[in-house]
Amino acid sequence: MKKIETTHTELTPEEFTGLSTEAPKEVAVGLPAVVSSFKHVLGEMNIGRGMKALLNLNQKDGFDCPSCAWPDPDDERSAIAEYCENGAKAVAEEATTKRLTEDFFAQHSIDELGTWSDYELSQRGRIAQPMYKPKGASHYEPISWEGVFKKIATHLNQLPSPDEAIFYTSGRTSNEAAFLYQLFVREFGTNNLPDCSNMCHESSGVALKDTVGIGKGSVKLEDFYKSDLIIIAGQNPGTNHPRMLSALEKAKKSGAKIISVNPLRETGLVAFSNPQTAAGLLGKKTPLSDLFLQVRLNGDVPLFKAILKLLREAELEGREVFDWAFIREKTAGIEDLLEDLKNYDLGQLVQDAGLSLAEIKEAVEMIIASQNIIICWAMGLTQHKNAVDNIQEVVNLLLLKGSIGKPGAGTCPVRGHSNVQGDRTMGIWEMPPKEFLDSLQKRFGFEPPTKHGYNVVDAIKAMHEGKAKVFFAMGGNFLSATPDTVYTAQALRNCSLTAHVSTKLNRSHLVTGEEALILPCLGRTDRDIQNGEVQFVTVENSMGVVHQSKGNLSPISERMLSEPDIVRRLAKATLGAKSRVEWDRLLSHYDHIREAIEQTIPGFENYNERVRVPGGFYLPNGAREGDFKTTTGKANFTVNRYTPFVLSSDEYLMMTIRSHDQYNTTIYGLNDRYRGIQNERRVVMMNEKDMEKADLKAGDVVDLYNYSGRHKRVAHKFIIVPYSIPEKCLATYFPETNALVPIDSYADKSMTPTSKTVVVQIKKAPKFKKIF
Ligand SMILES: Nc1nc2c(c(=O)[nH]1)N[C@H]1C(S)=C(S)[C@@H](COP(=O)(O)OP(=O)(O)OC[C@H]3O[C@@H](n4cnc5c(=O)[nH]c(N)nc54)[C@H](O)[C@@H]3O)O[C@H]1N2
Ligand SMILES: Nc1nc2c(c(=O)[nH]1)N[C@H]1C(S)=C(S)[C@@H](COP(=O)(O)OP(=O)(O)OC[C@H]3O[C@@H](n4cnc5c(=O)[nH]c(N)nc54)[C@H](O)[C@@H]3O)O[C@H]1N2
Ligand SMILES: [Mo]
Repeated sequence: MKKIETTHTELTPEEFTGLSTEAPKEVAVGLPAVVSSFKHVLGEMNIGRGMKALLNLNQKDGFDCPSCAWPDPDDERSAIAEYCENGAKAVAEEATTKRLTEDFFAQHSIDELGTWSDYELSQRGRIAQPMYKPKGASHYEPISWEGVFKKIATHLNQLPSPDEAIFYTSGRTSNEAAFLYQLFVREFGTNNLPDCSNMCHESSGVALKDTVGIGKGSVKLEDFYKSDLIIIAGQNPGTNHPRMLSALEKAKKSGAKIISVNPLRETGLVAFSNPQTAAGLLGKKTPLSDLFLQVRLNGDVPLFKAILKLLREAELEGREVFDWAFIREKTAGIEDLLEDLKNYDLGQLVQDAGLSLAEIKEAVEMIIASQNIIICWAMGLTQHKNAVDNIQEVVNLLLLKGSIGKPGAGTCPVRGHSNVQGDRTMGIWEMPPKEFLDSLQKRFGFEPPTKHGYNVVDAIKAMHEGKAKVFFAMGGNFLSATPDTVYTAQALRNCSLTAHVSTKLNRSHLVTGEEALILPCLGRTDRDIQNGEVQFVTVENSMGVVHQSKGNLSPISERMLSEPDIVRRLAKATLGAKSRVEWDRLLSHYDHIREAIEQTIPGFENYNERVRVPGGFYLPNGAREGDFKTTTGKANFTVNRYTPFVLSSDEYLMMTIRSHDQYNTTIYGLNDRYRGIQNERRVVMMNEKDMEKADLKAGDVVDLYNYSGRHKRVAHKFIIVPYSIPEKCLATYFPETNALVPIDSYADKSMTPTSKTVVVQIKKAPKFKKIF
C-alpha cells in the first residue's frame, strides 16, 4: 500500500478562542433560551424568512425539526412556538440565506479550508451548486449535475466488486430518500450501508431486540404523564432533547418522581423554566430530579447490579417488590439472574459505581414504591465496551417490576438524529433481515445481496486496507464523527472517489479520495417540487410515530436537488437499462415511493392515507403491547458480565460529549451555557482532587494521549477546567478529541465506538503557559 501523507487538515485547528468560566447554571431554558433562539435565526436570514420557518417548525402541516428525534405532542401543540432553542439553531443553520458559490471555492484551496475551525466552516452558508475536485487538484471546481452522476457511475462500475463501495447514511434522510437509497445500493449489489446509528443507538437496538423483541423503545409520550418514576441515565436532555423537559415537567405535575444517573450534574436534569408559560419566562422553575446519582463513568452496570441485589434482598425480606404475575406469564430467565446477583459483593458494587450505599438505597426505595417506571437513556449508556450490558441491566430492572408493556412504563432510548429510527426501518442497515430482502426481491424482481455489509468501524478498516475504494455519503460528516480521526483520514484518502450529499461544508469535504464530489441537496426546511407539485416527505420519531414533513422556504439556489432525486439519477446513471426499478415513476410523485414502501415493509398499510392524517400514525410495537417477539417468545432476563476498568495512577477515563452550542460535528457557537464554559471548546473538565494529585491548575494547557493497541494517539492543546465530575473521570467535547478514540475500541456485539470511555493520559504542554 502506498504511503499516505497526513496533512492534518483532518484535525480541528489547535487555536484558543478565549475561555471564560462561571458556575454551572441551576435552571435550564427560560428567557435566555428564547433570546438565543432568535439571535441565531436572525443572524442567518431576514425576519420574514425566519418567522416563516419558525412558525412552521413541528406543526402538523409544517416540517419536522431537523435537530433531535424527540416526538411532538400527539394532541395540543403551541401555534407559535412548538420548538426549542436548539431546534431554532438547527433551522437557522439550514435555512440560512448565506451561500457558498463557485467563487468561494475558487478563492479558498482545500488546504486552506482545512485550517478553518468547524465553526468557521459551517458559518459560511449553504453549498449552492455541485463541486468537483479532480485528481491532484488543490481546489474544488464547478461541475454539472450530469457530470456528477457520470463520474460516480464510472467509478462504481469500474470496481471489481460492488462490495468495494461504501454507502454511508446520516440520520436526517427522509423515509422516502432512505428507501430509494438502500434500494439502489442493493440493486447495485452490496449491503455496505453503514450509518450514524452504528455510532449511536446500535447498542440499544441489539440489547432490546434480544431481550424484548424489538430494537426500538416501547413508550409513547403520554406514558410520561402516567408514570410514577422516570429514570434518566446517560442523557443530557437540556441540551440534546430540550423539548423533553416540557414532558418531564408535565410528568412531575402528574406525580412522577425523577432519578438522574449521570457523572455530571447537567442543568437540564436539575430544573426547568418553561418558556411557553409567562411564569417560566419570568424565571419560575420546576425542580426536576428528586435524586441525582452522580455515578462514575461506566459505573452503570455496578449501580444497576447493586439496585437489583437490594431489590432481591427486600423481596426476600417479604416486601412486595417484584411483579410475580408479570414475571411468570411474560418473562424467561429470572432464576439465573437472581442466582448470579449472589456473586457480587455489595460494597464493591457501590464503590465501583462511585456512589454511597445511602444514595443507592434511596433509589431502591423509590423503585419499590413505584408501579410504573420508565427508563430513558442515550449516549451515556450506549458508547461503552459493555454498552449492551448497560441496557440489558436497564431491561432487567423494568422486567422485575413488570414495568413494560403497560401504560406509564417501559423503555425509552432517546434517539439522536431526527430520522435515524426511520432510516433503519427503511432498510438502511448493513445486516438486513432475510424477510426484508425477500420482499424487495418480490416487489422489484432483482436478487438483493445477502452477505452482510460493513458497519462504520468495518468500513473504515476496509478503506484503510484498500479493500474499498469508493465512499459515498448521504449526509453527515463521516471523518469527524467517526473514531481515530488520523486513521480514518488515511482510510478516506485511500479511496479513488469520495462523494458527499450535503447541505453544509464540513471537514469530510476536505479530506478526500483522489477525486471528490459535493452534491448539494435540499434540506427539511426547503420546498421540494417534483413534476410541478410540492412534495412532502415522512419521518419516524423516537417513539415510532411516522408523520409528514413539508418544507416551506424557497431554496437558496436552483442548483440543489432533493435527496430522492439524487438517488434516482445516481441509480439511472450507474445501473442504466439493467435496473428493474421504475425510478422515474417513483420520483414523479413521492406517493409512489410510499406505495413501494407499503408493499415491502410491514406496518405501513395505507401509508399515503394514514400519513395525511395530521400527526401521523404509530408503527406496530410488540413490546408496547406486552407481546415479546424474541426467540423464547418471552421477555428475557439476562446475566451480564462486569469487569471494572483498571487504571494506572496517570490514566483517566474520558467521555467525549456535546456542548450546548453544537449539533454533532456542526458547531453553532462556542458557548456551553449551562455548564458555565464560555467561548472555548478546547477544554478538559477535571475533578479538583485529581488536578491536585497531578499538579495541574485551572487554565493549564495540556496534551491528551491514548496508547491503546501500541499506537500513540494525541490531541494537543486543551485547557484544564475544574469541574464537578467523579475522580479519575474527564470530559471533553466531540469531535475535537475523536482522534483519541481507538478504532479497535468498540462495544461488544454492537460495535459502537467507545466514545464515552477513552483511556487517556494527560501531559502538560511544554510550550504553553497557564492562560488564566
Ligand atoms: N442540540 C443538540 N441536540 C442533539 C445533538 C447535538 O449534538 N446537539 N445530537 C443528537 C444525537 S445524534 C444524539 S445521539 C443525541 C445525544 O444526546 P446525549 O446522549 O444526551 O448526548 P451526549 O452529549 O453524548 O451526552 C451524554 C450524557 O451522558 C452522560 N454520560 C457519559 N458517560 C456516562 C456514563 O458512563 N454513565 C452515565 N450514566 N452517564 C454518562 C454525560 O455526562 C452526558 O450528560 O442528541 C441529539 N440531539
Ligand atoms: N467522540 C464522539 N464521536 C461521536 C459521538 C460522540 O458522542 N462522541 N456521537 C456519535 C453519534 S451519536 C452520531 S449520531 C454521529 C453523527 O454523525 P453524522 O450524522 O455523520 O454527523 P453530523 O455532524 O450530524 O453531520 C453533519 C453534516 O450533515 C449534513 N447535513 C445536514 N442536514 C442534511 C440533510 O438534510 N441532508 C444531507 N444530505 N446532509 C445534511 C451537513 O453537511 C453537515 O455538515 O457522531 C458520532 N460520533
Ligand atoms: Mo446520534
